[in-house]
Amino acid sequence: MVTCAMKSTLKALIFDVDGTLADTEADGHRLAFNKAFVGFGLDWNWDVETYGKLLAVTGGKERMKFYATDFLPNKKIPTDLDNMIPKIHKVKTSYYTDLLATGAIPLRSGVKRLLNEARERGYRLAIATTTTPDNVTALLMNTLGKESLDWFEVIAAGDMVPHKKPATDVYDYALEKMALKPEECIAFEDSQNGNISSINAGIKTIVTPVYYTKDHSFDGAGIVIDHMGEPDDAFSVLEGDAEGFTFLNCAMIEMLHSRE
Ligand code: XBP
Ligand code: MG
Repeated sequence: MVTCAMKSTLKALIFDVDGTLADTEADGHRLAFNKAFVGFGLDWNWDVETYGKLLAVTGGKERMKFYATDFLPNKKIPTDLDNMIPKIHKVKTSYYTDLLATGAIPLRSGVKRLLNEARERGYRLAIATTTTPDNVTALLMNTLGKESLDWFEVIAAGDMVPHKKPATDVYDYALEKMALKPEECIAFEDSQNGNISSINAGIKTIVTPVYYTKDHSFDGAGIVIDHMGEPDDAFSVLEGDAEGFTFLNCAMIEMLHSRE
């Protein structure tokens, strides 16, 4: 019998952060924004539902501007808002990283196992996120330890690129820094904007939505599963075919990557 094994050209795994590595929005970023608003004398308070709508815009500074222009009655927009936003955002970042230091936000199921397996198998790792670099550092340090910062060859984040997701900039940047072609990588995302960004950058994408993103559409994704899972914590397939796999490991990633 002749077997025909397709050689995978997969070289690197590129991870989104918020929603993908950890469910950071409702009990992390949102709380930090609200705490920062108080210190600036703003009566803004983003409840869970409102914040879900605000997530249509990626990036915390951009999200504040979106709220002010689209959610507040005109007369209530602070006159010096454009000057205030970077200041509020800086304070918000410090509240958020303080919160992460308490261990309040764990990694999602399967993330740590998959990162370790990928490293053992020699895959190159990168991050592509709209969040602020300090937030990535804080999440990695407080969940995986300081040494994990060195696991990622590139941490592409926040304002390092001109346009945030759904633009492709952050993925283009990561690919350029690694000198890799999109087809040599696979991306991990949780949201519609993230999936659009990675897919339009030409990268096959695995989507693991969270509460806020579960009703998004994920056109073009390689597969959509409710979480990465563990041997004793199977995922549910939301879109696509897992071909018998029950948790996301390197063998499943290679299968998805080599699929037409
Ligand atoms: C995540 C974001 C981030 C965070 C806030 O999107 O939009 O902006 O909500 O982070 P994605 P900052 O997971 O698609 O990258 O406040 O630091 O911008
Ligand atoms: Mg995300």
